[in-house]
Amino acid sequence: MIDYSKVDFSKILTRYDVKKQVVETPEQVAAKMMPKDPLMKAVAEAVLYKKLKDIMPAMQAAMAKNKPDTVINEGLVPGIEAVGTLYNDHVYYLPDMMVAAKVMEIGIKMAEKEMGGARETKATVIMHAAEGDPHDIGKNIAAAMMKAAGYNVIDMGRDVPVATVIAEVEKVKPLFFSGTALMTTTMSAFPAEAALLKEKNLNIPLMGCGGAVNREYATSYDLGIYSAKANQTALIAQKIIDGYDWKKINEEWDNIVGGA
Ligand code: B12
Repeated sequence: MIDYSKVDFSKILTRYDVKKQVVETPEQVAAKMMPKDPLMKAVAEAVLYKKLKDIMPAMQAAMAKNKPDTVINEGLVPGIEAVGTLYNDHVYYLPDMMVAAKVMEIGIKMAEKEMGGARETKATVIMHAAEGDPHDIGKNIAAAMMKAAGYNVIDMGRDVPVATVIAEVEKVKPLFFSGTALMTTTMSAFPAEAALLKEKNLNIPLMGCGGAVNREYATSYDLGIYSAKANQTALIAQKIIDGYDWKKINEEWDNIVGGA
């Protein structure tokens, strides 16, 4: 028999002291992602906790004191990002994400209404979410901001087949067109679209966007340009109006977007 009475457990347990460990539940992590500002927090929490009834009053209160795009970026977006954390940690499932996305959609529509559109139209752009991709929240935010910046936006929606996108681009000949991909399985639509355009000798830039892509990927094929944030897009669009082609946009990208 081992005599445990002589063992000093305080020394053995120093490294594994469970009392010293701070374990956070996914719910606590999500709660910590909420903004500090109480008005923004109310917006973010309406999305995170899927409160369809709370989103309209929360948006109204936040927009009474802040610009609508600020409410999108500092209220709605942190809310849906926290939803993503809970989904990753298997606390939320697909139906939860769907309700949270619905709450987010109501918020974006309210913000878009508040932003309005500029009177003069600078140019037409086409936006879509990639073939097979149902994620259109980011695209909708970018579309609202481009409308407010004075662009005529043709929004083709989500899960748009490559051939349908190219047919519309060929018909409209926009200043540029954007694609949004949030899934690694859908981002390959962009090089496929760019290749089809090249075959048709159409020199129209394709802006690859969305959480699944980065600058390196979006500029790895001919005609590909990149925009990480909605507020960079109008700066890039202006340069295309000024005569920059996709290569020059990529060469001077850092200067063009500056600190935006
Ligand atoms: C909401 C959500 C959904 C909603 C989407 C609702 C909608 N209408 O969009 C629903 C419930 C439908 C959904 C479904 C699924 N989803 Co989902 N979803 C999300 C979630 C939580 C948030 C996405 C989001 O809206 N983010 C906020 C927006 C604002 O970000 P964004 O789109 O990137 O946009 C920003 C920028 O990229 C940029 N941007 C975007 N577009 C554009 C365009 C232009 C022009 C510009 C300038 C900028 C720009 O600006 C925006 C603002 O900063 C993410 C998790 C996450 N962390 O991203 C998972 C996530 C994207 N989903 C995922 C998955 C797997 C699915 C499902 C396959 C789950 C399933 N088991 O069925 C299904 C899809 C099934 C199908 N094929 O139909 C994965 C994708 C993984 C991968 N690498 O492929 C993610 C990453 C979750 C995860 N970690 O696993 N989802």
